[in-house]
Amino acid sequence: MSICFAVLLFAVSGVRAPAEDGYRLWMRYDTLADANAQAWRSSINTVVIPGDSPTMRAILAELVPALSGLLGKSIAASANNTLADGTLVVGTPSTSSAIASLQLRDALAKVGDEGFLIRSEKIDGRSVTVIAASTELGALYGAFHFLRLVQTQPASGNLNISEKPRFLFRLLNHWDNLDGSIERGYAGQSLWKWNELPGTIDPRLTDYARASASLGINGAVLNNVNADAKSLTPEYLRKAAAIADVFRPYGVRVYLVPRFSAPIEIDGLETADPLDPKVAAWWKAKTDEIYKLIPDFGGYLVKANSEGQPGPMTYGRTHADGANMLAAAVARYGGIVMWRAFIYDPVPGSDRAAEAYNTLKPFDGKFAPNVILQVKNGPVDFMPREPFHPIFGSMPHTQVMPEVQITQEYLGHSNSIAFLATMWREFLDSDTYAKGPGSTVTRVVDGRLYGQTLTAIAGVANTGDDRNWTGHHLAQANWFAYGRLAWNPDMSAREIADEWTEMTLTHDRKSVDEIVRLLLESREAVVNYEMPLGLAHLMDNPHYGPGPWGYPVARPDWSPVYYHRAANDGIGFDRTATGTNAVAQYHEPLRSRYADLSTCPDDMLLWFHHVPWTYKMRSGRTLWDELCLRYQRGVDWTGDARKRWDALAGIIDAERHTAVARKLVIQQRDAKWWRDAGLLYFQTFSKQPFPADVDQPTRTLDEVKALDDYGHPQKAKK
Ligand code: BDP
Repeated sequence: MSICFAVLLFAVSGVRAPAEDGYRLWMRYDTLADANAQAWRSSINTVVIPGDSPTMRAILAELVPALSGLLGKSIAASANNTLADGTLVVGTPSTSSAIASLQLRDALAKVGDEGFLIRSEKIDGRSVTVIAASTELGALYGAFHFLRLVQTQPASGNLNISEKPRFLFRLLNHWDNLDGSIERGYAGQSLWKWNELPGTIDPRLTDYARASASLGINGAVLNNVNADAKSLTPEYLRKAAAIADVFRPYGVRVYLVPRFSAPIEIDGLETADPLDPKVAAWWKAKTDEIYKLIPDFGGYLVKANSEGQPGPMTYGRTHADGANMLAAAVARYGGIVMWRAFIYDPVPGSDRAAEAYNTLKPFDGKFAPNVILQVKNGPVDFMPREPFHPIFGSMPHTQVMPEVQITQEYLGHSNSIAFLATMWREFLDSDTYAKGPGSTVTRVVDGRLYGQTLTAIAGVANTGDDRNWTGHHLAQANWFAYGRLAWNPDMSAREIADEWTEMTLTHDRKSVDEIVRLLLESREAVVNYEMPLGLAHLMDNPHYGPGPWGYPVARPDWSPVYYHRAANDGIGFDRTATGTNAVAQYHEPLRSRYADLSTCPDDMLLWFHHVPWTYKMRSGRTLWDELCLRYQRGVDWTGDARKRWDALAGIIDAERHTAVARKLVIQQRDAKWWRDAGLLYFQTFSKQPFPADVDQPTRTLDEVKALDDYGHPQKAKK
């Protein structure tokens, strides 16, 4: 079609095709075209959404255009309770007489405050679809779920769905600074636009809240864990309140990170000692001030005595002292404190992977009832692969919640495809053996194992003000996956990838299958070309490219050489009894499985063991050959992925297809960079040749070392 003709067509029809810039995320609502769509089309004619609250209005504002778009016909909306065949009724027993007439009390009680029912019903002889909940927020979640069904499932005149979230608190953590920058953000500047608030409210905030609510995310921590005390000043609290006002109809509550020394920095107190009554009183007053402005404020997230942040230990007190003092301030309002377990000290000879457990385990049972310990999925940081953090399953009298990282700090930033649902699945399914087999991380954190009442999960957001929100179009899938798992931690990675692809990219079945395959393979590919076989922390300073040779850092435990321990006799970190014995933090039989070289899974090998280069792996290859092969496998995947993506041209709109294709070129280049860096450097110790099926690097180690932070040649560095 010529461009002129296309322009004419839009002019005549009066419809402008939306730009395919990724802004619409998985909430596209373009008309569905297949036979299944026809069936949905004939089952919905009108929507009845009684009630006039901000949340009910948000439901109406979502459903009417969404269904009109998806079904390709005009969907009428009405607030009165008149029903006809093909009516979709949305609400609660108190907003809708039709819903009240269905006597759903017991079923609604089962799905709780945030759950919902979606049912095909006959009311007064009319065939209707009902989205019912006890609360308006539940109805909103039901509405989004219904839209997902229309886009991904066969039409059914026999719907009988009941859903409720597994975790009470499903949060995004935004590492956003007040100057607009985002720590470890790779998709532009902060969405919050602090400097414009509260006077100017970016309409994009509403779209952020919609996207989050569409997944059931119900909280956002607005500021960086490395907090600026200024975020608690009256000026910034008013800005946070303006954000909270936009989020409220969508059920997204705001939380803040308080800097522990804020009483000193804001109001000149002499100390921030949590046991000093003046300090506790300051926090109570500050908390009162916050709740006055934000009545549904969620609470605090705290990074204390970690990486230079102040905390209770600065004043000779414990983590429990600090957490409980803040907990008392918010408890009066039903708020919570999420106290981060990301704690480690530069003690000579210590093992960073063991430190949080050692520091915090003695305080098991000592935290207030509204404190939740927020624990990263792995014991070091958000590496491409780590074993699960040993705190999960080891503090039975403490409420714990996982923190996962959606932003790809260590997995290629926004240049690489790394679908993280597979990583989170692996983590959630890990068996801690805390109470025997089947004591998975999921069961620890969803309250089933120890009956913890405040259940929660946090994801470090990958959003920014880039037009497509996440920098890489396919990285949107990680925001989506996080939200879906926060709602239902049993979902398979495949199911999630399938939903996201259908809603976001294409409904063409063959292409969906191909994209899902690419997504599902992608994280393992990154592990292979970055840090295979249990290696970790091999990156250079901006946490993007490889730097296994190490670089000048303030602390040994920030340097790759501390982690890989490559030497002439082998490679890997001995965490068994002959080394740091961090493996003892795991329950049996896992402890022995990891500790014994012959039973330790290949994927965790160099995490727990220092292994000779010539060690015979299960594959029959030597460790060196296996390492080379893994790197090569990762690189090969990027080449293969490019071809497979290219073959999708014409199926996916040109704008997004081209953008992703370009990113894949970078990803392939980076994969080769990682391989060359890793293998050429480790070869200086292994002194072994590259096996025949591994490409010989075409550059020297010195040439690789001379590349700049993003893999480009530069004159002199390092
Ligand atoms: C590391 C990041 C750093 C964060 C820290 C944290 O490199 O920017 O501040 O984690 O989680 O992964 O506190």
